[in-house]
This record gives sequence, C-alpha cells and structure tokens, in this order.
Amino acid sequence: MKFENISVLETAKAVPSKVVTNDDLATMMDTSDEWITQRTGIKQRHVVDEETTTSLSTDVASQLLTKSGLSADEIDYIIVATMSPDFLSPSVAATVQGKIGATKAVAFDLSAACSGFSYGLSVARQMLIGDEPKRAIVIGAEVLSKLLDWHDRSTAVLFGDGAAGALVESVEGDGAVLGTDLRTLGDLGKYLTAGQVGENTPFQSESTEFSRFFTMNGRRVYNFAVNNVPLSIESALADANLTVNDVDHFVLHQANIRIIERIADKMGLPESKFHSNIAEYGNTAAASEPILLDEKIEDGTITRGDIVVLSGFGGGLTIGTVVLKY
Ligand code: B82
Repeated sequence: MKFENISVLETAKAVPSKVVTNDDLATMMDTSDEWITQRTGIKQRHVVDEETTTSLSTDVASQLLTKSGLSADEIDYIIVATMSPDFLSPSVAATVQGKIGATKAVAFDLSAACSGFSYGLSVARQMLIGDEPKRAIVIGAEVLSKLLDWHDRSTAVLFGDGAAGALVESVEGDGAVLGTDLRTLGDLGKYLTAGQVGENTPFQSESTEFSRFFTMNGRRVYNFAVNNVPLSIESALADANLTVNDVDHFVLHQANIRIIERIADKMGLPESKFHSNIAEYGNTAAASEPILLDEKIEDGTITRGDIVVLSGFGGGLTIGTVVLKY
C-alpha cells in the first residue's frame, strides 16, 4: 500500500451573516446576557435567515476547491457530518456533490453529532489509504436553529448555525493523522437528544413522549465530557506515540467554556493551549471543531507542522479525538 495517510490541503468556513446576541434573546425569553455569559461563555451566535445546511455546505466545498485550485472531478469522496440535515434523503453530501459537479465523488452524511468532524476525518482517512492518490472533502455543517424550541431558555441560548470543512488528500510517507480515538457510549444517548422523527402509521399504539427539539440533561453530559474527553485525548496521543506536552493546540468541541476550562485543568495544561470561539458562535455541534480549526489557521495561530488535537464530544453519546500534524 503506497498511500498510508492523509494530509490537510485546505480548510474553509461559511457562517450565516445574521447575528443574534444574548441581549436579542433576552427580549424573546426570560434570560440575560450575564446569565448566559457566566454559565456558557457565549455572547452571540449566527442564525440562518435564508441559508440552509446544504447551502452552507456547498459554500464550504466551493471555497475548498477554489483555495486548492482543484477541479470538482478530482474529488473522490464528500462526507458531511451533520445532525441537522435538510432532508433525511437525499443526504446533504449528495446534494453538494450535484451542486459543485463532483461527478466522480461518492457522497454521504455522517451522523455523530458534535463528534462528527473527528469521526469524518477518521472515516476519510480509512477510505483514502490505498494504492492510488485520492481526495476527500469533509464538512461539519449545522442549522441547529431548526431543532430549537425558541421558548426554552435552557437550550435556545446554547446553539448556533454554521459550517466548515477540510480538503484532505492521501499521501505517501509522513501524513497528518498521527493518532485517533473514537468512542460511543450508547447507553447514555438519552441524555442529549434532538430531532426525534416520530411514527406515522395508522396502526400506532399509544403515543409516548415526543420531542423534535433539543433535550439535554446538563449535569449528566457535563460529567460525561469532563470525565471521558481527557481519557480519549490521552488514548489518541498514545496511538500517535506522543504525550500532552507535544501538543501545540487543542481544538475542542465548543459546547461550553466551563467544560473546556475543566478539561484543561484536569489535564494539568494551560488554558492558553485550548482555543475557543464559543463567544462568537455558540455551540454549532459538528461544525464547531472545523470552524475553530479554520479560524486558527486563517489568523496564523496554527501553522504547518504544528501538532493539533481535535476532540469532539456529544450526542450518541460519542467522542472523537484526532491528533493532527498540520
Ligand atoms: S450545564 O450543565 O447547564 N452547566 C455545566 C457546564 C452550566 C453551568 C451545561 C450547559 Br449550560 C451547556 C452545555 C453543557 C454540556 O455539558 N454539554 C455537552 C456535554 C457533552 C457533550 C456535548 C455537550 C454539548 O452541549 O454539546 C452543560
């Protein structure tokens, strides 16, 4: 096998232009900027008015092609990690494939909530290794505003919309993915749910509790994150034959600033290595890691050769950690 790893050629992001501040939300429900900022670190979020999960994803894919100078027919796979697709079928990825004219690409969506981008990179790597050079577009895209109960102040303030992704290519020799650790704790899935689809048969028995909106047991998922994410990071670093001291940047899922602070503290690491943009975007699930990764590459914080730990955690419950050499 000649091509045993992948490298990250380009990253890109697309976020809705409309911004909703905490003060805006305070006019709609019983909450305040102070309460939201204190508990979560969020100051504002981007929310669609005309964009869709598909349009944001198509924007990201087009930018990746422009930035790389590649043509659409040079793409072999398109993976869109999302928990807020526009349709259950066709997938967002298939529609993006059609829109950008990537006629040779196999395209599918990946459902792993906030871990979706890490899962997607791991899947892409497995699919790209082989005898021939191949390329994939991996996108995390969410319009979580459509899964929000805009009257529920405990969840409506937490989430935002956006998309970002990476164009990856198989390489000979040294590659970007140095180690991975993917975990699924399905027993805990009930503590973080969204988008229940429901039944529709004339033979239905008694209807049970139903919610198409977010439900979250904050304490349970918080404990899950602070207890398991450090273990996943350590395991991915062991897979890469590295230690935490080799890591230049931690790009964690932006669920809550308190979670990131607690994880840094538990791992005995300075918070300065843990990047955050939750103040601007809120929690964008599968899009949160790639939006932050792209921003830190664009502003020159992350440069070629840096060791980056990407770690997503969320619905499933799932965790996905990827150690990247950018
Ligand atoms: S919380 O439990 O209400 N809390 C503890 C940080 C606030 C002081 C809370 C809030 Br508010 C927001 C998010 C979480 C949380 O734990 N989120 C997650 C945990 C694991 C996996 C995913 C998430 C997520 O929100 O995406 C807790």
